[in-house]
Amino acid sequence: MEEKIKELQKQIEEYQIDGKEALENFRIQFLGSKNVLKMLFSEIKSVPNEQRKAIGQSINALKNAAQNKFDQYSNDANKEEETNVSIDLTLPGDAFKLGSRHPISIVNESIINIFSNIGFTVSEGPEVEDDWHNFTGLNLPDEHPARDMQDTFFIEKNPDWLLRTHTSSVQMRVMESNELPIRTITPGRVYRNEAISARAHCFFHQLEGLYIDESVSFADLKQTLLYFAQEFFGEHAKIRLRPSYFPFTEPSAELDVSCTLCSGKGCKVCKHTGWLEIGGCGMVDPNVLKNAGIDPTKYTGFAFGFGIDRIAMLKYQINDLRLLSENDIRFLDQFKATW
Ligand code: 2NL
Repeated sequence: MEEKIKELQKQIEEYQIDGKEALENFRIQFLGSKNVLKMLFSEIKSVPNEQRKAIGQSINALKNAAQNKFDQYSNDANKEEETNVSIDLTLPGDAFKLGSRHPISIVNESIINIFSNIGFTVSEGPEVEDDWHNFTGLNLPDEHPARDMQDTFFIEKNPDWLLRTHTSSVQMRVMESNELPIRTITPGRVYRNEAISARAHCFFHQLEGLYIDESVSFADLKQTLLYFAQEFFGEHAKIRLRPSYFPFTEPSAELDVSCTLCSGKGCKVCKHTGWLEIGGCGMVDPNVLKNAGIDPTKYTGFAFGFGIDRIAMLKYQINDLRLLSENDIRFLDQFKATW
């Protein structure tokens, strides 16, 4: 019996496990349901009483040795398998998924940069406004069509509150609470009660500018707008001011830039006029200055307003305004390269 135990111990120690098959054979032989150690246990009956304990312990030690050897090798085999599967150094790397920026954000940011370079700050304000900052303070008379229920979203609970119809409301706040001179631009979303189509939406984006100081002139306005047009559209861009009317400026003008596609020769985009309308401007009406607590006999100012959606549509040749708010990935993905 002792001989047999020694022989098996040697077998277990020397067993060459050099693969999955050998490991399985080892398991069957020493740990399986009909293993050789079990046969030893059954023979223990024939062992004299006083030796039984010692023999039993030896067989148990054999069983443990076989189990330990099996565990160690199967662990190693698993590790090897894992290594083979999960780290293949020849595989190509995963590409980074780059996001894209919304065209409105791209245009806003580049206009902000252009005006920052000549000393303009950026101001923001609430989208839910009161009547004073959106209408009354800005010289918008009671009979003005913008005040009509049909054109403006009023807050039902309190008709003094509304969704701002332009970002001039922010400039009104800036004038009320800042020292002069003021040089600021106000980018932001504005709201009008309009039926949605390819050319109109119930919300869109504006960027207005305001400069108030002693002796600010219309020539300053013109030169500032020309500087902007050449920075944004290119050094050959020209501007044109057409007389117009806004309640908050006097005199007022519409601002055109020479067509970026045909350089003024005439094409489909500029409807063969050579010019594209991008906003309005003028000298701040003395009444508006007075309403904001600024002395109009001492100070003058100019203001302008751009339609950002329109500028983005011209820049990227987008033909339907709705694309700018539908969040269609196929549309948005196209602005990837324009970080
Ligand atoms: C347009 C026209 C304009 C202004 C905005 C303004 C603001 C203050 C005082 C006076 Cl606080 N004016 N803003 C002036 C003229 C035109 O926007 O067509 N925007 C898209």
